[in-house]
Amino acid sequence: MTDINNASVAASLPSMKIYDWYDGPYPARVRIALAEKGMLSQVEFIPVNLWTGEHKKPEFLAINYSGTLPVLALNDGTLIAECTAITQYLDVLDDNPVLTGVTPVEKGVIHMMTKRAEIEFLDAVSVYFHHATSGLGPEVELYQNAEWGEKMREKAIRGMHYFDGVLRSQPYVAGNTFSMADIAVTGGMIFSALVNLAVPDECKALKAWYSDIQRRPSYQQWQALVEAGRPVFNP
Ligand code: GTS
Repeated sequence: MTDINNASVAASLPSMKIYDWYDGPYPARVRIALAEKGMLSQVEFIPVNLWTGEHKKPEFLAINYSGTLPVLALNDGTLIAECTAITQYLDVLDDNPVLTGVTPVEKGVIHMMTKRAEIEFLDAVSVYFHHATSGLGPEVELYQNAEWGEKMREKAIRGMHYFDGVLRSQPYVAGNTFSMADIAVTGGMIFSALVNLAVPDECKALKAWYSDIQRRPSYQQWQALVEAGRPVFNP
């Protein structure tokens, strides 16, 4: 988990830029994946301020049609959005996939559980944030539907119970090894904490799993990056 110390592997990696926002839960997924891969130092992070709606301006929509972060930009002009796609790209760059599976079954199950983490948990928390809270503020949140946001809050809590059940019978979200699916659920936990969505007390397996995740060097490196990247606001 140390940053790539094999100079020839590091030199063979393309130069990479990532458009993101320093403490965003989705960007966290890619930052944690980079840390797991020992590739953090290979990347230049370009801040796109979500709170001022920079991600909805035409300049950024030309980079990502969906107007979301993160986006990986390669020096040949290739742009890859979507955390899962970026993670899959990064994981095979060094011919040593450790997050997205090796066998067909591993790849299939990890992809399924990652998608499930998004649909049932992380994306639901995000919709709750954007629709049932003040979200990114009135300048950015041009349409809100609080009832839909509340429904998604309930869905996210159901998702927590689902993943708690999964983690009662296996150590990681997609089976016996840490994977991209764990990082996706971690994104949900990070977002839940940001919006004060408490994990129900009875979700003991989910809480224990998250304590382990938070002890991983990759999570701690992400936390250190968040602290280092916090913009200084003048009063
Ligand atoms: N499906 C996308 C992915 O997996 O990359 C979702 C990305 C996403 O929603 N990113 C958030 C975003 O751009 C960033 S953050 O909330 O985690 O910081 N949100 C802005 C918006 O207006 O939806």
